[in-house]
Amino acid sequence: MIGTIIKGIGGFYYVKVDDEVVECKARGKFRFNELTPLVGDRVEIAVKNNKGVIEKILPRTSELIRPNVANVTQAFVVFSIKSPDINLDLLNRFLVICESNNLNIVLFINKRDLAAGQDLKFIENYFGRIGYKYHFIGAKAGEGLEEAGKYLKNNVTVVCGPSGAGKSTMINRLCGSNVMETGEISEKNNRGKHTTRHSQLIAVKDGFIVDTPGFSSLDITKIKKEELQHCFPEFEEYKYQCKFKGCLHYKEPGCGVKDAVEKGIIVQGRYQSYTTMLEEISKVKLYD
Ligand SMILES: Nc1nc2c(ncn2[C@@H]2O[C@H](COP(=O)(O)OP(=O)(O)OP(=O)(O)O)[C@@H](O)[C@H]2O)c(=O)[nH]1
Ligand SMILES: [Mg+2]
Ligand SMILES: [Zn+2]
Repeated sequence: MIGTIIKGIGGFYYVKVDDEVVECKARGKFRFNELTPLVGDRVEIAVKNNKGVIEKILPRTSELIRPNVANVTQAFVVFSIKSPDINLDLLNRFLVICESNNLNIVLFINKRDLAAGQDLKFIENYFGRIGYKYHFIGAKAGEGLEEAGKYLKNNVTVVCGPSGAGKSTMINRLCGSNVMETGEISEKNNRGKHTTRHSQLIAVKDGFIVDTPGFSSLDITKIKKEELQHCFPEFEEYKYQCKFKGCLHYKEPGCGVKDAVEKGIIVQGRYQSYTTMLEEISKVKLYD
């Protein structure tokens, strides 16, 4: 039988086969191959004497590090406009990480009930110009989630964004039940810090969804400095106008990307985030 690992706890893996979940152990040989089954893995299992065993891990199409999940195809990047205020530099970092993992990206700007008209205009102007798919939602009231539901089909979707943005609230709404814990940051801390959180896949709308804890900073320094520009899709069509091959669109003269920024075609804030990240990566490389 072939199934998908939806959860792994204490040496047991929970494998979803059709509508059933089978508790499995991994065959010892995986440890020798340095291949450990991961949540998200497609696996072949055998059931003997009511005990499930993972016989084989099918080839992975991808492996995310944070969270450590295999075969993720899509990212819902969730930020709230207010409470907490949207942080565009952090948002650009999330986008870069998702791009570097080749994920299909959909942006959800949450808590639209707290936003003023001008906030929405600003966001439209910023992300509309980049070309990302984005939707304004009110996760708490369940507003605007029809679109989100459609993206889930046949995908393994990771929901990421800063703490308090409403990721878990959104997932609960999409599932129609409270599968994830939600709340204000202060409330959560009262219930005990560092509650271990295992990644798990939740089956919903013919796909799987994975919640993540909110990250307040993201390490982008594993990305090569030559590759960072490819994580900014709106730069692509202007790089052909750069004078130098291998232009990093930094201090080089005759740069097509910088021209497009000066002309107001590429959003200035996006370019600034790019150079900040490029400098971070270069700094690390100097001391390597
Ligand atoms: N006003 C308003 N509040 C919301 C909305 N969606 C979520 N919230 C609230 O925001 C708070 C944080 O929501 P969570 O879903 O726990 O946020 P999270 O992104 O999962 O946070 P972490 O798990 O810490 O990363 C909760 O108190 C929610 O009730 C919304 O659309 N409008
Ligand atoms: Mg959460
Ligand atoms: Zn250039």
